[in-house]
Amino acid sequence: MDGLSDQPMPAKFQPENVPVDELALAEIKSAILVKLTLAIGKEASFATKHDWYKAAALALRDRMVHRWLMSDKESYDAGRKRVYYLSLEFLIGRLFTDALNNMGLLPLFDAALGDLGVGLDELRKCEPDAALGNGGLGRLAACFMESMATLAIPAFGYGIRYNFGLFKQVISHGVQQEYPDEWLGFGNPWELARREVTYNVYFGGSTETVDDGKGRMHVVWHPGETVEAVAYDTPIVGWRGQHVNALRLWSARAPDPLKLDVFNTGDYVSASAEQARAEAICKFLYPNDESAAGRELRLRQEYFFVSASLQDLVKRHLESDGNLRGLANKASVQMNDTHPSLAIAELMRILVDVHNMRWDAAWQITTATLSYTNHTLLPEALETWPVELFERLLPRHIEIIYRINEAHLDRADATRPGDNGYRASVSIIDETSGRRVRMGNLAFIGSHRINGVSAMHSELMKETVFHDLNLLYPGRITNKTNGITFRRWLMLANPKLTDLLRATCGEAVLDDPTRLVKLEAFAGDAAFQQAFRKVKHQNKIALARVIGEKLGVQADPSALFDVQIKRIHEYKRQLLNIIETVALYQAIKDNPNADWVPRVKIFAGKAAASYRYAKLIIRLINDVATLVNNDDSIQGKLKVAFLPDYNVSLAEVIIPAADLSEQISTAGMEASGTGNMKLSLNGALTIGTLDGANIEIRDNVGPENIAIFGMTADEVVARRNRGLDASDVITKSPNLGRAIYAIESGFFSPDEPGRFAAIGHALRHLDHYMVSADFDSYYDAQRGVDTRWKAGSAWSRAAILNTARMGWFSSDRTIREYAEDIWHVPVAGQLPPTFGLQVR
Ligand code: T68
Repeated sequence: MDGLSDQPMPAKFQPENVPVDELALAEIKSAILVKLTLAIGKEASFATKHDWYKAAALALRDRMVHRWLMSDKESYDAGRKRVYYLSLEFLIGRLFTDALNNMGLLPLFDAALGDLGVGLDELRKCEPDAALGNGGLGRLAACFMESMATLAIPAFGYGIRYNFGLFKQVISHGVQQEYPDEWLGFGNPWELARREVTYNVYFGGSTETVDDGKGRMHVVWHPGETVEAVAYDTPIVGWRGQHVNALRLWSARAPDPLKLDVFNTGDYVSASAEQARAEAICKFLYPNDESAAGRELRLRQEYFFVSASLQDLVKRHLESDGNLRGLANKASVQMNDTHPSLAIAELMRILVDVHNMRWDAAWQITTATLSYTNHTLLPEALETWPVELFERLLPRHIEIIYRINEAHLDRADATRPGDNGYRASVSIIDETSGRRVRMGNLAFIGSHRINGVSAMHSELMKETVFHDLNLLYPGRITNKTNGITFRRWLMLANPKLTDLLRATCGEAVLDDPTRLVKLEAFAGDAAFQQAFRKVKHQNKIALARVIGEKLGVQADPSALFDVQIKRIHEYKRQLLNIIETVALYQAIKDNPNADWVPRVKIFAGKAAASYRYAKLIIRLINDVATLVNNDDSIQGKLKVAFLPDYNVSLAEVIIPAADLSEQISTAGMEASGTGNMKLSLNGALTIGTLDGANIEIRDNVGPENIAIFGMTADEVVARRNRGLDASDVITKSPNLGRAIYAIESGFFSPDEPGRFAAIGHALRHLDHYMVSADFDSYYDAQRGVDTRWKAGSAWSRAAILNTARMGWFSSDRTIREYAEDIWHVPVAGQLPPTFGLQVR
């Protein structure tokens, strides 16, 4: 790469460079001081950074609450249809600067805090990440909440207020250890406890059929257990602060939290046993990413939040509309994966059992109200529950599911009389190994729309998991390619790039990301390329500092930063990346004075606590890092960094600093990916397979600006069907053979030579994820990346074109599509002219 000039960079990101208004500044300072004194109870001279953060957050929250109440009143007065986003996960990260930015208050608070002697950036770091999600699915829900507010869609997010979010990852001697994430330890300034918004959620017991005296039979559920759901609301403000929605998270408590009579006998543990059982529901996020669940607590969590959310939305509807017949015109419920799919049975129960509606009318309303997003095709990740568990925990719901299934199977029989195989495949009940409830089939049957999350994934849904259901209900499957919010993933994460984009594309680019295409004209311009590279370089200096601090590894900011950040999973193939690292290391050692492109391989991600093989891959990456980073003979040409405890905040530091984005899943297995979008938007080139949204990224950025390699999804299936082991490809690939041998023979683990034997065995004999089979193609693609990097200007041009052409991947676009095709709600711009607050 050619030299980086020292021309001054634009100052810190300030929306539209508004000059700070002295009066407003004084008002904010005083508001923060009032909070510090009256809400925190501290004098400025004794306040800790954390006290200041909380005071500032509360002052900001006040300003959001005003807008929130106005948004609410406006939607209510206009009788607007509401969207309810049901998700067991919201991977939010920090809210402070996000809310400040969207409210247009970032410069003002920055100045106010500066005057008060505390730095905004330091306070920002006091906020713990809200990690109420595992990965992409949960982060998507957070991006969608922000985009729904931006588009002024009246919406509620519904989920669980977990006391402990995703575990904290500590790497000790290369091994992942999990620790509880006490994110609420110092309180949460964003949330408002709504103790008055409490619903009873029932479990267990039995059902009884009774005559209602008017000649109709009626089912009564006599539950065995009651848990209370208490609402906690967090305001989510959209871009430019025009609209604020609530994220409503439910906390569980026992109706009788302390049995005083038992307590007085001295049996303190039994006295709060009920409370402990109830609280277990919201104790922690189920630490599972696409592997079979199977535990009762998880089903309790699912029903708990579904029941509370539906009771809440039905109550809201009845208060304004009087009866439930028009529910689908006023409410759209989106189920984020199958985790909330009990909503189908629960809404039927509410309509039929509680509100005496006829079954067919209730079914029509239910399917018109609900829709379902699928996020995976992996068979082991499709939720099923033993019928026996349902009978014990949710006896009424299993009856409702049977009745839904009856009508559904009648339809199947009518289209394919006598075809028992077809009948069995579309049934909600799987009878192949014990009787199990298939939540995917339930979600499909009870929804008017089922969407996949990338074009390829939606097509594969029709060909694989939902092939037969799609024949029975044609036209229901639709595609909604994922998106990301540019406010967080561009403006906040990369203020320097944002400034450059504003200067080049105009201020309007902040409101309309399609204007990024204006960059295309500058992609070949030497001066612009230099400015673009300078931004990247500065971001790389910041990341190198973090790598140095956390790992004691020196990363040279002028080296190629090669990044793979995501959950650790076999199908995501971190293993392919680390084997290529080993092969590259061996090649450098063979010929250390050749013209190697210096690289820093950066990894981050968590493995599910119980996923042993994924944890072994983490260990391998760390063992390779230790050896490679300490081998002076390669002259620092290769470094390996595994950054611990990957979360949203760490992603915000890594993504702006990446040169190369690793999106290398086995084709056909990654539903979409969203990290791929964040990295490309921030000017990283992608090396990737034809999988998920990579395909649409290629179509947008142009095939010459992305490095595609490997087998296609069809080829993967074909090779699997041939049942080959990997000896054929290993024999043909000396690079691969040598790398595998080094790993399995203990070269990277001399203290325990057999540590990675299982990996060697899998690569040689199973290769289910095609790591061996795709290796040569990947290795060659990487050498192509090296060549392009050496050509400096051509690299910059491709990086600029990536940023220029990613506008379509804004989650605002995705949400517009949901609004139009699934929810049938208007968005900002389509609303009557009276809509909108007068923003100062
Ligand atoms: C991800 N899924 C997809 N699942 O893997 C990714 N699973 O391709 C896609 O971009 C993203 O969803 C958004 O659509 C997940 O993240 C989970 O986290 C999960 C959690 C619990 C159970 C199963």
